[in-house]
Amino acid sequence: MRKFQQRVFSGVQPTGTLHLGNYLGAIKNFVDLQNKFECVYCVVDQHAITVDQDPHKLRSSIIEVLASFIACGVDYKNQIIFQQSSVPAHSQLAWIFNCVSRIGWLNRMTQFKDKAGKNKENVSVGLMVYPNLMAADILAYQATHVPVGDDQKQHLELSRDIAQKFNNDFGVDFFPQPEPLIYGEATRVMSLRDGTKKMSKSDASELSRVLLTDSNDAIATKLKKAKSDSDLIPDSVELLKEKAECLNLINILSATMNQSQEKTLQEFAGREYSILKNKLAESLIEVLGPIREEIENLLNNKDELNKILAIGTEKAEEIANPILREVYKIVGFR
Ligand code: AQP
Repeated sequence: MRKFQQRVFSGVQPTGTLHLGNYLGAIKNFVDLQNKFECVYCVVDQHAITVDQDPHKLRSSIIEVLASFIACGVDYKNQIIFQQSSVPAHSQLAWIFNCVSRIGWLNRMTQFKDKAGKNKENVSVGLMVYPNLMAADILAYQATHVPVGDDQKQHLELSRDIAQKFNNDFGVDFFPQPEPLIYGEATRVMSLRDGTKKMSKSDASELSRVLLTDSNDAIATKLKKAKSDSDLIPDSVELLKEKAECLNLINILSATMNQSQEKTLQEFAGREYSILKNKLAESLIEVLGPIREEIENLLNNKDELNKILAIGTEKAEEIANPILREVYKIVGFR
């Protein structure tokens, strides 16, 4: 296999205000990786419309996600941040991948099954082919590494299958096998109200998630109301197997403090969950407070944010367009 230039790609959907799961599972790692790799980070608005969106809210969410990237520390000057729909290469390559990917592969995607639920015949075709567009997002940059939360692992595997099938079908060594980068102590942050469900923008309960824009009081209230247990905190992860909400709080605190689960359990074993929740609220306020303030500052200057997106689009197209031209030649379009 050919040696590809190492490059990171990842995206976030502008489907609402970003939450702690998006931060700990993805954006915090985006920031760490930019010291080691060339990084391309994208506001994936085309993915967002696979379910109904209000155009007015979508427009403001796109700018808010961009502001959140920057406020969390994504280096827009040296890396690339842009909006997916402004680079047509994503949808052009996605069409080719629609013809490479197999319906049987898409039928196995658990996120589609979860989101479609009993309504499978009535959801958009876009929701089903979402993973093909995700493969195009990554492979339009021949990206080698993809930082994501654990929920995206299966989609990443599908991207690898598509890359491999394209190479085999056309007898080329053109696309890399992108590696998922799923790491940290909170790769799947769960709802604060139900530890069996992931923290999500679309959860009906506001109390289920901490937002990057929450006030200090809101963070404290959400943590106080988070589900836990009347038993004392145990000293091993094994004893938390049946207590998803408690394990979630331990994981969030560990990730926020950049320490292992074991270290957190050592510190809190034998104490009540209310003490852990207080500490967690304090740590989250320390980490998220400055991010919230920076998001507010950035949103006061939307012209500047629009300029950042325009520069990002140009830089993204410089990489993606020549790759797409090669793909067109390979498939026989010219
Ligand atoms: N709960 C989570 N824990 C860890 N990582 C998470 N991510 C999302 N939720 C969690 C990661 O964040 C990145 C961006 O996700 P996304 O917004 O593009 O899509 P999503 O996974 O569908 O997020 P939501 O919040 O659940 O959105 P809705 O409700 O709109 O579907 C990804 O890397 C994801 O893994």
